Amino acid sequence: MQDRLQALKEEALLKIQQANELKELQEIKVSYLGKKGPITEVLKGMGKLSPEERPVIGAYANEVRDAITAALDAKIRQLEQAAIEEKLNKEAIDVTLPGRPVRKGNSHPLTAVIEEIEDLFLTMGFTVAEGPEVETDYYNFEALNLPKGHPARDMQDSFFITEDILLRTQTSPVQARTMEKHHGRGPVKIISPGKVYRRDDDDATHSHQFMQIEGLVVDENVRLSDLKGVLETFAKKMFGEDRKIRLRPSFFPFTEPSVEMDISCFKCGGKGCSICKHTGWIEILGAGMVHPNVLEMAGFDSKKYTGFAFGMGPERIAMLKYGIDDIRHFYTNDLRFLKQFKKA
Ligand code: 2U9
Repeated sequence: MQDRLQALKEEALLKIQQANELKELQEIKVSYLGKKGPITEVLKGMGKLSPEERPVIGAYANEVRDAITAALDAKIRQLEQAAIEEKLNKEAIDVTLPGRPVRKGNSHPLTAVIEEIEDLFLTMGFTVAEGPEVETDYYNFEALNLPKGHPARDMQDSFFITEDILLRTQTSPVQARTMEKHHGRGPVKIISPGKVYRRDDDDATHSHQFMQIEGLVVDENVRLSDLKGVLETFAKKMFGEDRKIRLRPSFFPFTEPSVEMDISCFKCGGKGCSICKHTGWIEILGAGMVHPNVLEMAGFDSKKYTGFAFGMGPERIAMLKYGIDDIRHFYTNDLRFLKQFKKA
């Protein structure tokens, strides 16, 4: 019986050594150490042994059982460890490998220009005001000194939704609404960026939807020179400290006097080139002193308060800044175009 046990032990230990799967070990355990296992069989035969032999065989049988159990546990740990290492190797990340490039997006060129302009005016103490794109005829026209039937209305072909509701043609209604909220008390110092709509056929320089940034300052004793100072600061910060500006007389129904601001060409420095159409100057925006009618309609005493306003088209500024020749690029979401504006 001792030999039998010895043989079982070696046989079991060999199988354990050769096993590669935990499942096999489980089977070996059951088959050797299980109730129906050979060792149990041997022990069942203990009855036939002499009283002297019984404890010897009994002890030896336990020793064999323990040896097999120990070998099983060791092999199980070994296989589990191997499985962990294999898993680690399989999942091991070679940190020296270059990472998969995470393509970083970039701001849309228009967003970048609008944020740059906003930041400039925020540093000059302006706050950003926004308002509805679907506007009433009153705030889009009448409050801006464009009464019903005024010819200048047709200058801006509008998307009317009803007799009295339209898609705003400029962001000026935001300023008119903001002034009303001040109940005739200054100061008002805002810029209003946003989408505007004009019933235009899209071409390289016109779009039925485009952006605008307008600005307004209303307070006591606001003068044209204040407007010039603010526009000069804006021009130098946006287009370079060595920029010169010039104001040319113009006309807008909602400002009197009205001007257009040109900057010295940042391509040729004023000598004349294709960018400035050989004039040396590039028109950037329109502006003027707020028309007294507009102040009064918004509840401000035009004898006590004066103001200035300006308006610019961010697309135009972005096209000048980046040398873009077609306004439609801004809206067609062509990644080949948009990817060019990745910040360095
Ligand atoms: C109020 C009073 C006055 C806003 C102004 C302009 C001049 C101007 C153009 C810029 C580019 C329109 O999109 S564009 O073609 N705008 O030149 N805008 S003054 O004047 C206001 C606005 C609101 C209450």
